[in-house]
Amino acid sequence: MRAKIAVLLYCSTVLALSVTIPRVYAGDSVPEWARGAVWYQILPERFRNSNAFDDPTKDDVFDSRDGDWQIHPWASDWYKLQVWEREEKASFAELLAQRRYGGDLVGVMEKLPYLEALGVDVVYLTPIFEAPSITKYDASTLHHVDNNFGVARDEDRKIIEAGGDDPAKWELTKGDELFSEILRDGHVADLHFVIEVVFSYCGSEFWAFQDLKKKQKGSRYKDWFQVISWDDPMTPDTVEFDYAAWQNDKNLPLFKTDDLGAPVQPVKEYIFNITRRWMDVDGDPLTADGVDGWSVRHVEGYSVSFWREWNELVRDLKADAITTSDLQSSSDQFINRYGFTFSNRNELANLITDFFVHRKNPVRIVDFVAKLDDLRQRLEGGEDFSSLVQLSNLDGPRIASVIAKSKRAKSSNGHAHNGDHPVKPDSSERKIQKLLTIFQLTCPGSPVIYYGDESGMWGGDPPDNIKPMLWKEFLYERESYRALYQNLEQTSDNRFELGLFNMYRGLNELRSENPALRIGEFRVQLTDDDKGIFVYSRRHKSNEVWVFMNLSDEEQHVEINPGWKKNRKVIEAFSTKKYKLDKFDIKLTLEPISARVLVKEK
Ligand SMILES: [Ca+2]
Ligand SMILES: [Ca+2]
Ligand SMILES: [Ca+2]
Ligand SMILES: [Ca+2]
Repeated sequence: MRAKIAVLLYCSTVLALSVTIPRVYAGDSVPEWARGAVWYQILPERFRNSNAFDDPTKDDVFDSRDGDWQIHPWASDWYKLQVWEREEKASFAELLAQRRYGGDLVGVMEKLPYLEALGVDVVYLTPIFEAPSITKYDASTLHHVDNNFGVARDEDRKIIEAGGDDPAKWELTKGDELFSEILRDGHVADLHFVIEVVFSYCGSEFWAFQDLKKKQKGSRYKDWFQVISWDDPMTPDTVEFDYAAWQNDKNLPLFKTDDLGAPVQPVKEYIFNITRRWMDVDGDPLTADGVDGWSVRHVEGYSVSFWREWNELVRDLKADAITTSDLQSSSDQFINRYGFTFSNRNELANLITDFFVHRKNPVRIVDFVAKLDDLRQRLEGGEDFSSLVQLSNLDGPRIASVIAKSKRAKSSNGHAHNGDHPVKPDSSERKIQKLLTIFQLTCPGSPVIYYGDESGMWGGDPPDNIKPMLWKEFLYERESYRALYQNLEQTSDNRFELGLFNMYRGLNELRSENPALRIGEFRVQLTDDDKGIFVYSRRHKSNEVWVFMNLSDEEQHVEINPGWKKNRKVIEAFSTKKYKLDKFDIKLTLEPISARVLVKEK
């Protein structure tokens, strides 16, 4: 009798909701190559140093500086101060901002095979143009690659310093040529490239701004910026020169806009010229040497009509190019008007993270499913769903540390247990990370992998989230945390997590083999909050992939009828086993906090 009731209850938890996660707007629909593609975001300074001869020098990093300063050893303890750092009277945060590890585009080129092995489709680079900072949102130019990313640091620096707004006079530096070579090589290997840029402000070292600063009203570029007051030559000891800057940070001067909110004509021409340059670097009509897309930050700095026009230019140059923006909106109708292919939707990533990470007071599975559906209702616009799904980025802690922090926030005795310390995740936290990643790589949209998440990197708030990449072939020092927490005795080893990497690689391979995972319909098949079971499928034509998740701390058994007419064979991903359906039912056991992925044989 008891068993029967259990069965009935079990049946009542079966839901078959049709849920399709955000179809992000696609003005002219997302091009074929980008549908459900896997992205990989690289911060070049921290990815790979393959050329020591281009490494930043004191001149590249500081206006002036006394004393010793060197490139930081790649595999050293992040929290350990080097000799020259100990001599500085500066906070740990200031020291981190001064550090350089020497990563470069030669390193990106050398590691293209790694990205191919991981199953990446889109190489997504944070800004690569000459700029003093680590992240390079403070551009000194938008028409030359940073001299520290190439192969001829000092020679390139001279060309870069020349500046100038006439594209006919722009030479290609060795770094520019190297970038173009990476694009050609990558395209042969079927990779695509998206670069991140900011067009509405630059750095105070920007060539036109430097000219203006020096020549004031006599500068040819006096109308490019929003000058508030000019310098008075009668007061040589005082600088009256002032200008509008992004978030009032005087290191980031804003370009001037016209009455309609578009950049003034010469700035607009410059933006259009650099767009042409990087979509076809050598100027011949073939575009294999150019980028396939742009990711624009601070889009709200300019008007809707400007962005429409810019997006049209991008599509004229390459019909299947893509663009993304940092616009945050709850409506696709709004995003549509700008002409971007995608919008980066933190809303979706936050929803997923909240659900998987906060298991202490868990969001119920049915509620999670309802929220996904609600998001879809609000965002539905185009014929494709192609949201970017990114769990870690430059702006916040890495996902591994978000999980660790959440789990440790309060230990059972109520004391904080290293909750605020971005310490290495333990094995139970890694299990949650794996589950979350399985969802990220099997849900609709395009997953964006933040460099190093796949190799096991952890780190708290910026700049803790931009440590140098963790490679399999290097031996890393133990991490000590002592620069921040002198009383913390704990240290952790820092090693490439092969198991995690293999899981990413396996799932990416599964995506490439199964169109269902890239473009298929998402359907929730079962939710059981009592047992912590969540089952969903993706389907495209006859291709089906089913994901079975156990979110509970106990082993669970699942039986489900997939609704197939014939007795089909099922293959388990990451396993050589085959399942024969038992009277059309799938029956399987799930370990605590784990998932199994089944593929229906076509
Ligand atoms: Ca280097
Ligand atoms: Ca530089
Ligand atoms: Ca003055
Ligand atoms: Ca070309």
